[in-house]
Amino acid sequence: MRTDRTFTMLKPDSVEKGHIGAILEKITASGFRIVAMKLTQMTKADAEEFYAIHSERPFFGELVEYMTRGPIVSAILEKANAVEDFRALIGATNPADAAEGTIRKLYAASIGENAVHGSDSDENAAIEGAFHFSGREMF
Ligand code: IDP
Ligand code: MG
Repeated sequence: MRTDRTFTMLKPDSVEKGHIGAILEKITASGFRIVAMKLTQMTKADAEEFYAIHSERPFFGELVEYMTRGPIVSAILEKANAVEDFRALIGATNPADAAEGTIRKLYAASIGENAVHGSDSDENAAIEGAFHFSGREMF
């Protein structure tokens, strides 16, 4: 399993607010190389599968509704220590707790609508990347 890649989504709120360019600039300026990327929209079934680990949580319905309401930018990013460094770059799940300068501090509205996704482990990065991209779409 490679340890130098992570998976991200710029969530529907980021796309709606016109923040794609600013967020991608911050990501690439922080040393991440984009090795896969597309604008796509998840179906309800896609979102339920992607977030299956949260299916028993009280916010699951709201999360699926949010993540399917419009297009997202999904991407695979490469950098040494990618998973950990990207989690640091995006900041805490709740933007109120996110450090200054992090993507969620800058662009997220709430714990639910929090602008970006970042994988939480190398194993999940590989699973999530493969969920969104075929081999021909990864470079
Ligand atoms: P993460 O995205 O920082 O890894 P997780 O706990 O894995 O956070 O939750 C996945 C996503 O579910 C969050 O990014 C957010 O969009 C949503 N979420 C998490 N906790 C809550 C909550 O308490 N209320 C509403 N939505 C939540
Ligand atoms: Mg998570």
